[in-house]
Amino acid sequence: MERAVERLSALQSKRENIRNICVLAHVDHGKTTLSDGLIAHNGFISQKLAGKLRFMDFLDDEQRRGITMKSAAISLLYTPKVAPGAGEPEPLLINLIDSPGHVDFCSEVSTAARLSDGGLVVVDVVEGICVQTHAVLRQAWEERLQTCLVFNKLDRLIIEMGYTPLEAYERMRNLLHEINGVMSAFVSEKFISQADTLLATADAFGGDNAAEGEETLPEDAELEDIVTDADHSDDAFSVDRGNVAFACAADGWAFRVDLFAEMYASKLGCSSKTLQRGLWGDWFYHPKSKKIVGKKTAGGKLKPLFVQLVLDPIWKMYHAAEAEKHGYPPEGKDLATMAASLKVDVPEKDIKSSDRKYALNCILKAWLPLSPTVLEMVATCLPSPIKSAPHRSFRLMPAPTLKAELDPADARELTQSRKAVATCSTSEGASTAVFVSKMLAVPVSAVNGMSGAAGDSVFLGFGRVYSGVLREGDKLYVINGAYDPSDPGEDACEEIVIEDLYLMMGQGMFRVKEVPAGNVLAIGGLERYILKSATLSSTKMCPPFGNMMFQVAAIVKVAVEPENVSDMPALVEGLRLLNRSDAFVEVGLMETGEHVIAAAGEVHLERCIADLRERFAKVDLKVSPPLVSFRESVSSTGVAEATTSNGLLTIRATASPLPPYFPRVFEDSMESLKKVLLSSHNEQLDDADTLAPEILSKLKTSRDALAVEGDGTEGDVQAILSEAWALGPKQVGPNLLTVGETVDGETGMPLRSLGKPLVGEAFGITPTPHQYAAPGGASSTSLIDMSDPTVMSTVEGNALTGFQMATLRGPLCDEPLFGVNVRLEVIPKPRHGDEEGDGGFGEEQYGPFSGQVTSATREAIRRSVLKAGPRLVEAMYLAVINTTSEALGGTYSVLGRRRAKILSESIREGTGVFIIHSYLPVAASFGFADELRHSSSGASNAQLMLSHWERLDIDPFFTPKTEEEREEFGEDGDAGPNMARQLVDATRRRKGLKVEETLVKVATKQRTLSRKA
Ligand SMILES: Nc1nc2c(ncn2[C@@H]2O[C@H](COP(=O)(O)OP(=O)(O)OP(=O)(O)O)[C@@H](O)[C@H]2O)c(=O)[nH]1
Ligand SMILES: [Mg+2]
Repeated sequence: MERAVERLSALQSKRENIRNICVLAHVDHGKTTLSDGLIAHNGFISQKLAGKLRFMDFLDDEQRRGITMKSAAISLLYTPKVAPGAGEPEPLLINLIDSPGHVDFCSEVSTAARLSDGGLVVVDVVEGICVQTHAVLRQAWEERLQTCLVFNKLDRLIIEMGYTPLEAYERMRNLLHEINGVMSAFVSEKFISQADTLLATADAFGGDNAAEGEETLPEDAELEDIVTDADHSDDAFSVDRGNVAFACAADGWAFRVDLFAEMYASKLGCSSKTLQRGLWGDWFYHPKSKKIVGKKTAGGKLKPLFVQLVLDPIWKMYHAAEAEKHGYPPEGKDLATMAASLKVDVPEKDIKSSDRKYALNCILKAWLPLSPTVLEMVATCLPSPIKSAPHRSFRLMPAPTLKAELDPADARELTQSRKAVATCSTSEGASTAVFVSKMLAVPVSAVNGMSGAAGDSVFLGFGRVYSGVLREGDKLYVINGAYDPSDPGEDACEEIVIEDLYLMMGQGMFRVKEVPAGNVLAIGGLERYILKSATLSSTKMCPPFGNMMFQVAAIVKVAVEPENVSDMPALVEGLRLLNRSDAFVEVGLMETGEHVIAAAGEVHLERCIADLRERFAKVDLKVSPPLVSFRESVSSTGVAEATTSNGLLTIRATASPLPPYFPRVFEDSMESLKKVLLSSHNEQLDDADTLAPEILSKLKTSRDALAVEGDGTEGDVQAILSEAWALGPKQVGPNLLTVGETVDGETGMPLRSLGKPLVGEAFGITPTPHQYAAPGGASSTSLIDMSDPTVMSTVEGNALTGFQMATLRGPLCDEPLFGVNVRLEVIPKPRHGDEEGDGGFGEEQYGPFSGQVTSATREAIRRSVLKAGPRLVEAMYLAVINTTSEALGGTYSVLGRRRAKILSESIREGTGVFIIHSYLPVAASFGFADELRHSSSGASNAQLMLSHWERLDIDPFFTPKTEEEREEFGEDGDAGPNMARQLVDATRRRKGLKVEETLVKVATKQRTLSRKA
């Protein structure tokens, strides 16, 4: 291995001969098996074991469960074929990253895609395009990766499904059509924003350097290429262009049609180029005229060329092997005769082997070898780092948003460092930029040359050099995601010395002295400086790399504590390490003092707990049942008041539901929304100009989609936003504070507005001005002077804080509010006759006035929510279930028990496999996959992915009032389970909150009224 590493390392500087690729697919479609085949080509594992070993699944858990959980990288060498006499072939360095397909680990896909330039998208031809296939295609698209397609498991079509070659061809043609449809949807959706990228290119290097930037950067032409591509809406994957391969990774064979074109061209008397085009689609060989003809001339009797020349021979081989295995004579030629006529180089003893499956594999491997086919596709269809850098740099390193003007020298340096990334420069003066996409916890024993106790782990940064050359001993700055080069701050970028660099070979890490731009690597000694991901740069004038897109939310939480209290410090340390080792896990401390782990799903959670127990904390743990997050909302309008402790000010809050599309769009566009709202404070953020209309149009589209009835309840986006003062919680949440009023305590007349329509302004909407009868007339009648600007700003500022706090914790079970519109009125206490205020705010007695306003506001909002028909909002999974007709009944009963809503049921063409789409509440999802498997004896399986938040339309406080209701629901409303109440109860109990009287079912149990969880 060491010799290979030396050779690979030497190739790292030839940037045009490098390919950084990741393997992407839905779970179990064969990524790791395919990687095995590619690795075997380099002799790191034996050909015999390839496809069975799953080399890249080196974790015990991965081997045991048979799924990949962490992405891992390996460097491979590929020497392409060259035409005779064309000189020595130049070897290629292929850095391959195998990624997991299970939805719980899709953050690993994000980190893998970030470090690659190209992707191999693997599709199981029987399963077809699944949810995660969509997700990885989107991920690849978002990261601007070029992709190739591998149709895998062709053997399943032959043996398991019993398809004829023609049926198989039709199946694959439909799949290709479907997947190209998915890709073209991305293209049209992103077409506009791509035009933005083009415009951004022009001013990205802004100011004085604009001309220089345009001159030397090759990307303008290339970006134009993308756009023209989009114009022509060319299929992303096309068999005759060569970016589609057909494979059986498990048996170690694969082909592209060019191989068959060369094989048959001279026989059919045409050039291989022409034949290649005819080898996919409705083209037929007409034996009489000896021509390749279209459908009309062929007249329906002939088989398409692909079927006749490509699939038929393969099918015949499999059938012959099958027959020989069972001792029947094959229908046509036997396997040995076919091998002889193909002139494949297979030892006689293998062809004669009594294991006919083995003989078949040997022949196919020799005839259609997997790795040269796939690696050649990678070499020719996927870009080198140099080629892809200009396409990707605007996604990777977006133009920084600067708070202040840079001085010209700094501005130049900033431009240069971005330019170095955009050209993947390794020249002398180029600054070094490295992106670390995650931290890997590697066993010390796997790191070459490192010693340590068995079982110890060391953290290495998994990253890629994007510009310059990274050497051991280099001094670099660690730049975090929020860094602003114009305002570096004291400790925003720390200088560190790079200790050791490694080339990754699966689990093994091999030390190298330097790594030039365009290569993937692991970096030691970053543990103290980087939590999960970061940019490293040799200059402070370097913007951070853009955030990675994660397609999931940390929704499943558990609390952990050590079995033995004295192990607490070990647990805390273990949690810290866990947090670092996983790009996605969230680790936190609840107010109750419990340590909480939040993960993407059940399997991910199990993996984290196992890691914590066995590697990081190494202590026995107690793990709570899953804690599910909820949101709280309202179903009608409620008004309530609360008065400050000094009695001088009453706050009246009105809570009402926002139209449902508001919270959805706000949650979806959180990042852009943040930018839009920030821009009102910061003029420099010109992004907002494009983002605000984008969000507005999303809101309007969603409204129109809902407004089937056109009954006016859908609300007016413009009107709602124009009055909006703030969003909450945390300034950008899904709840809205509308501009309110100060009201005369005596007459109830509105005096002046409370707050400013800041959100509306950020969206560029002009509010309709309000008319107030007596501007500033409050001072004469109330005990506090509301016309005093300082008083007014204290009240407004703290009302805002109160709103933020109230929306963070709802009254039902302390969960954040969702989709609530709040309006506040402030009513100062009127002065009666010659009653004298003491001129103060009672601060000695009741604490600062500001605090009093905050808590009164918060209380008023809480009460108003309780009066507005509070409802629980729960997270829903989209569950896609594959099942068979026998297991259909069992599957539906499991779904029914778990409150799932069925969306659709369809049958996969020709397979007898049913696909059910449904929404499943996260709260009811634990153990779902297991139960499903049991109830159907393993015939059903499900993929869950977080979909949206949905209001549970059951009143948690429902008690039957009328006679009929009592009959239906029982005396206390407990005849049928009030789901909402049970969930609220459980959550409150878990949080150690009082379980309220109204929620207690049986009176005799009231002694336990305020029991703690
Ligand atoms: N019949 C058949 N089975 C295959 C083929 N390729 C892979 N498999 C099987 O499919 C299963 C999953 O293969 P993996 O390579 O682990 O799939 P993966 O895509 O890496 O799975 P995750 O990483 O967990 O998403 C294994 O049992 C393989 O043996 C193939 O070409 N034909
Ligand atoms: Mg795998």
